[in-house]
Amino acid sequence: SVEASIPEPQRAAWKKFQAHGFKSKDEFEKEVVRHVETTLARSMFNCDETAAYAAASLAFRDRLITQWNRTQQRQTFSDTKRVYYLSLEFLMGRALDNAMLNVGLKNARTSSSLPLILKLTASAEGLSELGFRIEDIIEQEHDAALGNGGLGRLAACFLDSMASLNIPAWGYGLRYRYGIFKQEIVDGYQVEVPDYWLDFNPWEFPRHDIVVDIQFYGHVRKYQDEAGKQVALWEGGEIVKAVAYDVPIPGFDTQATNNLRLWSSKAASGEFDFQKFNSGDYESSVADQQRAETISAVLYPNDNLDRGKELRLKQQYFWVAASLYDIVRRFKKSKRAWSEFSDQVAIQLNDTHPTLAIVELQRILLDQEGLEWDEAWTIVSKTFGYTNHTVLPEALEKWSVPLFQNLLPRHLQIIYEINLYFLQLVERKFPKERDLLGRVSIIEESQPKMVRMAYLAIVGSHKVNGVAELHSDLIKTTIFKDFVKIFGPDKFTNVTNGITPRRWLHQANPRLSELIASKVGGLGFLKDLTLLNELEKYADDKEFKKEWAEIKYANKVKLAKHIKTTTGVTVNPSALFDIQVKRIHEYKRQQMNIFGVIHRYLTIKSMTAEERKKLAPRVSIFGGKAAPGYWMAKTIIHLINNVGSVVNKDKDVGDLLKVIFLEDYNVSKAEVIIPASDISEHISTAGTEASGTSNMKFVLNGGLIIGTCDGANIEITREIGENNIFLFGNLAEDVEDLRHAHNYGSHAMDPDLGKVFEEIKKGTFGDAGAFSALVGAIEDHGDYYLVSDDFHSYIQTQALVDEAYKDQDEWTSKTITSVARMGFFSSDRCINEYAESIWNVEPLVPEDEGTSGLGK
Ligand code: B1H
Ligand code: IMP
Repeated sequence: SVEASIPEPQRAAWKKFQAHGFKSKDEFEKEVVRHVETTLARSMFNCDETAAYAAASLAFRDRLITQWNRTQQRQTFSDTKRVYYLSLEFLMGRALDNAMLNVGLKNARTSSSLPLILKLTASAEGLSELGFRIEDIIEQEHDAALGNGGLGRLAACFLDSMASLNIPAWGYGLRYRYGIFKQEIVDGYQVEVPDYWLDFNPWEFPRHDIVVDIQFYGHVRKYQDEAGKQVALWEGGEIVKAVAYDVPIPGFDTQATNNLRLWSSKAASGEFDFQKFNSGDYESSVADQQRAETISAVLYPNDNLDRGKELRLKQQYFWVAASLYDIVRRFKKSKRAWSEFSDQVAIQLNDTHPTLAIVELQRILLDQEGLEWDEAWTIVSKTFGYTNHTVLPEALEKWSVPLFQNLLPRHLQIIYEINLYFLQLVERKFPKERDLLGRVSIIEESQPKMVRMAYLAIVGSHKVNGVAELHSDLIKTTIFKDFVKIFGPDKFTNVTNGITPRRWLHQANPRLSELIASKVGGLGFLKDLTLLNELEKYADDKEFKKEWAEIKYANKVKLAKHIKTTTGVTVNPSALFDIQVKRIHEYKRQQMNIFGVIHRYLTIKSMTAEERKKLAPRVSIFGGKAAPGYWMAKTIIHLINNVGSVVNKDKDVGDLLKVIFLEDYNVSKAEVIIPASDISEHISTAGTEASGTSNMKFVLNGGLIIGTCDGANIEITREIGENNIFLFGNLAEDVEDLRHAHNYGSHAMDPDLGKVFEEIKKGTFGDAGAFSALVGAIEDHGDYYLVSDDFHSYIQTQALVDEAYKDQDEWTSKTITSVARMGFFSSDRCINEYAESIWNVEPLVPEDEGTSGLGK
């Protein structure tokens, strides 16, 4: 055991002072005051909210780090299999709120028979006794925004679930100095402002002792060693240092605290070159340092788009090489045989971004550890799993061979060799199919040649999964069809995405969580989300429905306040809140939404006073960032804002319609926005959205959704029932034919959409020229995303939403029933599926874990 490793004479002293969760409010207060006075060197007279945030965070951090240490020791001593989750993005959001919930105060958690809002007990009381409101303190924290959207947030939910399920897991990523940019809206246009988030970050621990040298460029020398063996040596080039920064990841209702290790780049010399400096070469004396630091300087702000920039490939190799060095070092500490590597190590590739890890591990085993090719490749291909997150062709990574040759010459050789053996296998299996070889080759024979990263990931992994059922079917029948034929169907599987109910229900919507807890026997549903189905009994309970509706209303009032302070527009909290928040992308079709809003506006304008009385007032709310180089997405933002400024000023329309664009959508804003929705929009062209995860968050918070038969919408429908969702539009299986018809046949505009376009062209929403490309893409350029084809169905379904919303009582019942049936979409379920069917890992439960204070 862990304890046995401490010599007997010293054991008692160590144990006496080991820190656990806070035992009381007093203990927490004492720690906060101590941090204010010593760590921050302030006194209570000049302790503002920022300092209070810092001190409270440091107090929780101290507790976290003790648990972290114990967890790591436990894992080392039990010598168990670990999961390594490699992701270029971790969209963590704020940490304090989550740490308060997960570390909690032991007493608050176990002593109460009806444990309600943990943080509102002791830590909140403690802070308020010190003169602060917990909500204001939480607000001080800057989001850790090291991601673009769904892919990065999924990685964050997975970390939470892996820790909560006691799975020995590490996340590996990059410590970007600048996360996703901050979005400002100026005169209706998006403006990007750098997000320098590291100013003060109590949640990370620099590990200046954990530094890895990473090599780039150079050349390969091949020779025969004394035993006559072919050896390859990668020589020359330049070295950059990778420094580890650790972020503790606390599990919920467990002591287990996992680790997220983020790498930061530093020049190899550490300082600038004094010789050059003294000889007057000032510029180049700092240039090396700057160039090295550039590697981890900034997150690429693209979502579902690959731009093939050299610096991005550098980031990928830097991160992958440092992570693998660490993983291999940890494995070697166990002194096991290499053949046991995949019994101890499971590496999950979050999309193709870390695919170089496959090549790097093969290189380490071959060039550094001296294994034979086959022996090494057997180990490699049992270790990796690859998750695909998109079928969009523009997002499938390819790297040019010349670029590779220059930056990573040895890796290119290994890729060629992997490809050679792979193509030989294909040829043996399918000797007559000459075209097949070219189709599946890892090297695309283009000008210049390209390395197809997804193909490399498939060849080097033992399992490939999609992220929702439709998506997993689509990859098997379209982009990876040939590979299913070659490797057989068992290599390909589905793991439908999930979300953590801790952040996305309990933290974002504490009152709803509390109400649910009062009916399902406590907070146990936060660990087993299927317990929500107990709620179904209350779908027609008058008293319960009243409380349920009141909470929704209060959440809408809170969002209305946020809208007022950030945009100046007054919205009526009794109106139907219709929300679409996600990255702006043509395939997600925010343009269809805003065209629908214009259609609604025109309809209202043509209505009589009598007709208007029957209409449910609506607030259409948008939010999301456009990639800085994605001009069409920026045009969509511009149109939304221009429509808003016309509609919101139109007294004749008044409360019947308001159009809001919320700037700088991020995780912490999502926690305010999502609980306030009546209906949210998930309206991607069928077959384009791999899963979507905000659809799950909205339903879990008591909102209904309007959506297409795409991604996880399909499984949500299956779970909650067709009567509780507003589906519309063409199906994925028809998309190809429809697109074909546009290009080669006549493409008649939907008449209602035609009227909307006329209005835009008249200049009703500002200079028509500004929007001609947006309209033109649909009218003249093939309408690739089928906006016109789906428009009629969309408008009709929105009318059904209007109708349904009039019956508030029935609406509330639908939302309760839906929440009751959402248990499947917990990321805990999802992680359990990965653990069983892909990673083959078992939880490692802390020995001293008492019985949970949750549940009945
Ligand atoms: C998703 C991405 C993505 N899929 C490339 N693919 C990127 C691809 O920087 N890049 O180059 C960044 C992101 N992101 C999303 O993953 C899907 O669109 C969602 O449907 C899905 O829910 C999410 C998580 O699986
Ligand atoms: P690694 O697995 O060697 O990277 O160790 C990760 C962290 O876990 C270390 O930084 C230590 O804090 C802790 N750790 C791992 N093994 C031991 C051990 O044997 N004794 C104490 N701490 C350990």
